[in-house]
This record gives sequence, structure tokens and C-alpha cells, in this order.
Amino acid sequence: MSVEKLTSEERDSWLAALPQWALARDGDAIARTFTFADFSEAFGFMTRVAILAEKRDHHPEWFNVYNRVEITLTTHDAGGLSLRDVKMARKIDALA
Ligand code: HBI
Repeated sequence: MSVEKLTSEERDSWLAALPQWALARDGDAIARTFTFADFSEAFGFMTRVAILAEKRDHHPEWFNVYNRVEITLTTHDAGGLSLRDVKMARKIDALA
């Protein structure tokens, strides 16, 4: 399935519904930082996200240190943001 890059208008309207996420990489990605009580909570979240990523075949770029998880979403196949990223961000928020 070809994955279409969002136009800047599409991007802005979708992101209005994702206020916790910020544009990154000159608008080609979105990013959010999650902070948990401790490492165990953070890693449990990462495990849930990993299972989701495999299920959707759409994988985050992420960094973890102790109780903090930084997630960046972009669609390599589209060379920027696609609907896959928007849908994934919404599902990741529900897993936090
Ligand atoms: N994950 N974030 C992200 N972006 C992609 O384009 C992507 C992916 N996971 C798997 C995937 N693409 C496959 O369709 C192959 O392109 C690797």
C-alpha cells in the first residue's frame, strides 16, 4: 500500500487533535516525551507500544532514560508525516 505524505494543511488539522505532540524535523515528524513514575513503568509502556508497532507495522524512533521515553514518529516510506503517524500517536497516547 502506498503511503501518502500529508500536505501541510492536512498535517496541521490532524495535529490540532494531538496537542501533546509537537512537530519535529521541519514538519516531517511529530514528537512527544512521556514521563513515568520509574523505569519499570516506562518500560511497561514501551512494551505496549512495541506490540502496537508490530501489529501496525509502523515503528517509533525512540529514546529511553530511566522514567522518560521520547518518541518520534515519521513515515520513512512517505518521506515525512502520513496518516499512519497520526493514528499511531493517538493509540500511543491511549497506552500511556
Ligand atoms: N515504521 N515509522 C515507520 N515508518 C515506515 O515507513 C515503516 C515503519 N515500519 C515498517 C515499514 N515502514 C515497512 O513498510 C517497510 O517499509 C520497512
